[in-house]
Amino acid sequence: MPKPWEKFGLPKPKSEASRGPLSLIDYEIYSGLELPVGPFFVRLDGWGFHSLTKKLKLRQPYDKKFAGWMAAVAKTFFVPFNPTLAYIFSDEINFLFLKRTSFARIEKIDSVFAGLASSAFTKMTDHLAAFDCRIIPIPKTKIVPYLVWRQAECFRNHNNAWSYWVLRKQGLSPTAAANRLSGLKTTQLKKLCARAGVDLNRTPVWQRSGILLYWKDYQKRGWDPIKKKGVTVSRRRVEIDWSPPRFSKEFFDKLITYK
Ligand SMILES: Nc1nc2c(ncn2[C@@H]2O[C@H](COP(=O)(O)OP(=O)(O)OP(=O)(O)O)[C@@H](O)[C@H]2O)c(=O)[nH]1
Ligand SMILES: [Mg+2]
Repeated sequence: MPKPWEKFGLPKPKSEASRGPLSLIDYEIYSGLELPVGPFFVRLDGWGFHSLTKKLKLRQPYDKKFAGWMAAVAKTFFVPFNPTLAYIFSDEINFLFLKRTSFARIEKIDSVFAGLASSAFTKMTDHLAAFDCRIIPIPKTKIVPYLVWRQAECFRNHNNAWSYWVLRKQGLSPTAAANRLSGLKTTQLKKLCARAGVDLNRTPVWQRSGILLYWKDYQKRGWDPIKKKGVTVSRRRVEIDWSPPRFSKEFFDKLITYK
């Protein structure tokens, strides 16, 4: 008889659950899935945030308070998990990891990341929130293209969000506004917004380009108690860049010391 995981062509379970005669560990068919060696992204996305942002009475189409919460959620991950960077727009957070660690089980990463983000957001807002989570193993050569892709999505999202808001302000229903926007190109959206006095080239940069978090070194004056003299020590902290440039290989190479 094939084992349940064998039937689905999945690897042998690696759950921490107990083994032995009573154990049904063979039915934990996804627990053996692990990250391959190499870089990967983890992407979190707010679940049902369209409704949640309404409940929180946030400013439309963008609210810096919300972006600040998203940045704070992302920052929570830097010490325990040490991502190389986090890129945020709207309700999504992308973490980049250059290397796999022993924390490699897909189920484990997905659930712990979603859980930590959800509880961090819930604690800040006092509203129940959930994030979904996925893992994207990626070759080194596709790291920058991945970021370029998400940043392009941020820009597309920005143009649509502002255009939708303009049409709603003009009295269109949600469906009518969505229908009006369907198939419109960037230049058309820019004109539509310009007629209502919204210049899509002059919105805050974080709305158009997203928010970037990364480790940055800084020098700190300290005291060496043995030598009894002042010393300069190198420390690192998480930097939040609210106006990141367009992602490119040059920018990325400067941002990280690639290992
Ligand atoms: N008011 C306001 N809403 C925002 C802001 N940023 C994101 N949102 C909302 O968050 C939604 C995110 O889009 P989606 O992820 O597609 O929508 P969702 O409801 O989370 O749907 P699922 O992810 O499929 O569960 C947007 O449609 C907006 O309604 C903001 O700054 N202000
Ligand atoms: Mg969402």
